[in-house]
Amino acid sequence: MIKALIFDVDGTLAETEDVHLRAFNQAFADFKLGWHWDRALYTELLKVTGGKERIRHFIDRYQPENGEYASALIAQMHRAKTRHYTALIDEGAVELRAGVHMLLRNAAEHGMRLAIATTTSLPNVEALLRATLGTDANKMFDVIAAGDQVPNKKPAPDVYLLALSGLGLKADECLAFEDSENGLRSALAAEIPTVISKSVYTLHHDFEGAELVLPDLSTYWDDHLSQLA
Ligand code: XBP
Ligand code: MG
Repeated sequence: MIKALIFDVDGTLAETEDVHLRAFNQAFADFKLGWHWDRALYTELLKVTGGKERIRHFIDRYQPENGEYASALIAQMHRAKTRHYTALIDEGAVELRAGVHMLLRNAAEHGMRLAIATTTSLPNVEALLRATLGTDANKMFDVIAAGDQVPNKKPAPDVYLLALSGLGLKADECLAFEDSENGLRSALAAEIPTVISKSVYTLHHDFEGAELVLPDLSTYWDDHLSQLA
């Protein structure tokens, strides 16, 4: 019996990575670094989860002469990026992906609990839920496990294990919804059955081990979950 649905955020609830990309570039401009990430480079950098970790990877891989950039400066850049991201989201930069709102609503109406397990920073989750589901939206979720709440980001299982612990449920009582290979590996490492909703940055990813791989969640409730409710 499925007792809870655990959702990834970026790429799954909404196509947010282009907004993250804009926010990173705005932060780099703030710091007058002369850096500009385009979509092709960002597609490669997305292999590294976590914004601070992604900036560090970019420096090590593409700016070795700046290798001495201290973690404190990266954290400062990332705080600026998060301010830009949440402002863009507050302005209505994205909406939920097809079928997501109906899936959340129907699952809750049928007594399924809802949770979030994401690599993105908590302020980003709160801004997205507020902008797309309303000011009390975070009350829809029993657990929001995000960003730096865990030591090891996806594909490590930490954030999904934190969500399971917060729910007080076993892995096989839950279903995870993801968009990326790192996310799928994280959920499977926590032994949670996982449904993939491919996103614009993950069409080419390897989804071996997923229960189902879909272009989006628009028919998932009617075609699948309603029979389990
Ligand atoms: C996606 C990520 C995050 C975002 C950027 O998280 O890997 O790092 O790209 O957000 P998920 P931050 O798919 O698990 O939701 O800069 O706050 O990390
Ligand atoms: Mg994702």
